[in-house]
Amino acid sequence: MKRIFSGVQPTNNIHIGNYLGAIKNWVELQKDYECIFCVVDLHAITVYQKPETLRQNILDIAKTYIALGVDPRHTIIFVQSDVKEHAELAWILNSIAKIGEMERMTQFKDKAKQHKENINMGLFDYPVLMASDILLYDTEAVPVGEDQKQHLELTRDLAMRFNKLYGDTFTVPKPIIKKEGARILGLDDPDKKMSKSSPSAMNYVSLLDAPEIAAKKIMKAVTDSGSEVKSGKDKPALTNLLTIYSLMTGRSVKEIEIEYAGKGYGDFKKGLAEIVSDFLADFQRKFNATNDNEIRELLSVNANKARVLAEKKMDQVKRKIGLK
Ligand code: AQP
Repeated sequence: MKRIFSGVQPTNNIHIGNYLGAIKNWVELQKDYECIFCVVDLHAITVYQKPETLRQNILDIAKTYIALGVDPRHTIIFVQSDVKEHAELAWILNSIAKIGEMERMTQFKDKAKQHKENINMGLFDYPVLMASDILLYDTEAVPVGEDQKQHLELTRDLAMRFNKLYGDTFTVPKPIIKKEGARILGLDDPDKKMSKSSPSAMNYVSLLDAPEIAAKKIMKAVTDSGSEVKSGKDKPALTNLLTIYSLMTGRSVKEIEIEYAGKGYGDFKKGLAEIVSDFLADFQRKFNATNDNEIRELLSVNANKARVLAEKKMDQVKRKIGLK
């Protein structure tokens, strides 16, 4: 069975963009792939996190995976920092990653602008650590949102470069980026992607937002000029809201446009607000039914499983480069 790997940073609570762009696809793919889903906490600390908040966020992200339908009986769900080989391989890959290619990473440029007071080496090196996460497990495919495409390309380049220098070692992974939902935009700013660390909470709907708060955020979402509920290049805000509606209900955008023909933005937003709040209420029931201690236990067992795979790969890597 082919293997997939993906992860989410415990920087805050997961939002509907993370869900629709990434985790929803994981749930669908788990039937056909052997899955490894990680809570990438070493990535999260490239931006300062309060230790006690980070500790809880790590658990909450794992609980979120399960409440969204990731089946822990068939999937390895674990925490990145529990397997030290991620950082170890990152150091080795650093020796073949070029400064020039790293400087081209748009996420680094964006985050550097956002965190001017703390442009640290970890932020710069983030894509190499991500390459390590993926390459350690002979991953064949990586389901992610559009924003991670460039990092995936770097991962492929590093794998091929290493294989060329030292002989066949890494599987070269392919991205799985769905056309719909790959880039859910901010509710308050449809020029940018929805982001967990946006300075305004009106940017995103977190999966742990109270359903009535989420409904308010949808009602206040920025819209385009005009009044017709239609998608299109000239209507980025409406296209975004229609995409969310469509992915949440499984109905096509066309069908939804027909349903709201002749009605205004207000009616449409009300409909979407109801759909999103029902989804959140259902998700939160499942999330709250998961016990923190059971999750700790599961993460510890799964870290052992991941470690076995990672140690084997690191041993191979060290032999290839002459460290063993
Ligand atoms: N707006 C989005 N639309 C679709 N997919 C998205 N993803 C992120 N934002 C969107 C996908 O979600 C997965 C997990 O993302 P991450 O935690 O690694 O961090 P990120 O990509 O940097 O996402 P955020 O929400 O913007 O977090 P912060 O603000 O902490 O950086 C990935 O597969 C990503 O593609």
